[in-house]
Amino acid sequence: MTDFFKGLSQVKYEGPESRNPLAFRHYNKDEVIAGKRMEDHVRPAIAYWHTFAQEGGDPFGGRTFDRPWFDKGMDGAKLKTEVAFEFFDLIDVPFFAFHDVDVAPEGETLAESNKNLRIIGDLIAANMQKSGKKLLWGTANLFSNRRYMAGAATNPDPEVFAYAAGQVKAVLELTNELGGENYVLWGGREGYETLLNTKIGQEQDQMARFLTLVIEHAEKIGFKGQILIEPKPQEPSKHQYDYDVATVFGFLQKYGLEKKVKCNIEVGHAFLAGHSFEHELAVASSLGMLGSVDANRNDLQSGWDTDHFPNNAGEMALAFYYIIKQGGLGKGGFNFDAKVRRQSLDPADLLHGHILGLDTLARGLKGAAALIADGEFDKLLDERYAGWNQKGAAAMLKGERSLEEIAAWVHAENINPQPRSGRQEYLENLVNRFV
Ligand code: XLS
Ligand code: NI
Ligand code: NI
Repeated sequence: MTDFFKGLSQVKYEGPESRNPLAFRHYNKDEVIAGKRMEDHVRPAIAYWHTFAQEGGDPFGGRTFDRPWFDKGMDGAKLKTEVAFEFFDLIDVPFFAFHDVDVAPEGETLAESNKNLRIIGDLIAANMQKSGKKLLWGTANLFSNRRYMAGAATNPDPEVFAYAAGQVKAVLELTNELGGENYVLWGGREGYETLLNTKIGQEQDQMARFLTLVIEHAEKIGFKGQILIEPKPQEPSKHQYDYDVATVFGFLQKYGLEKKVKCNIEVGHAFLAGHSFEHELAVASSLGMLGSVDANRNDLQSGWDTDHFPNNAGEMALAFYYIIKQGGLGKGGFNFDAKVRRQSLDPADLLHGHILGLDTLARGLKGAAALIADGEFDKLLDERYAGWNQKGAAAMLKGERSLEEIAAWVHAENINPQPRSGRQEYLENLVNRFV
């Protein structure tokens, strides 16, 4: 045991009336909602980077957090691992997620970095064994080091592409050995700063090649997890090729990879792309691309990916609507990818942030389950499209009628459609009853 969290004990569910700030009021992992334990719906994961590696810096100032593992190399990384597993137990969450550089320091060469990763990987494996905690996903950080300033897979320099490939190979293999359920590719710098130095077509070919290599290697080593792309429109790049779910799908389709990859959708990224979170989920679900979620939201005044913990139960209810409707997230889950603010210095603040996140998700889940159980919402939606079940309409949709035949049908039956209310406010009231 380390003494980082001394004086703190495991967070328990105490119900909505509890005044204990270190208790869950809504998240009750064993409570059965819509036929499944809450924890199995949510499959929550702690983001190693924001919870343990984040220093509290912002563009105008550096580190505010005082963590005993900072600047301590491999000894620090070992301590951080122990503290991380203590935290997973305190907050009582089954999963975690990491980038290579969150868990182990980078070396001077790829070989040195891989050696560090291997040592800490073994320590993580031992802790997983002891605690029963699981890896939701692993990923390689291909954006912080200056070698990646012009992209990793999309870099004009093939040596950078190769280095990134070497890095991903090691992290994918470790993810596989740790039984990771997903492998994520977020291309923070796979885009451009200025079009003046950028060949978009060339860069997209490179990105597709890189992804294909990852998929092939995953198959070769017997990785059973899902490969996920995390869309984001910008930041740190001015423009990122994985702009949003629809863009990612178009890209995958062009290169014939749409059956091999799903999306990891982040609340704040959806907003940066000019969408709502539920829009991205609805699009992904309709394309069979909804794999997993990063639950962090933005401060909507700031215009950036500020990685706040979720606090909007209404937004999460609409998200869970699509998730429950598609039968759950499968191998995916809810990674928080959220950080406490730079003034939130205390170890207990990490618990407060995650309690907020889990309670918000629980309220959203319960709201969505109640909305679905009530049935009126789905019934109204089905009724709105019911005309398409009729014989002539169904034939039209299936492509069994030509434009000429459809026109002749309108004339023969004297078809003259009458507009009907879209009932938006009625529906908003209906949702309000459950959320
Ligand atoms: C950054 C991304 C990042 C990914 C993992 O905006 O959200 O944290 O989730 O590389
Ligand atoms: Ni993310
Ligand atoms: Ni993000």
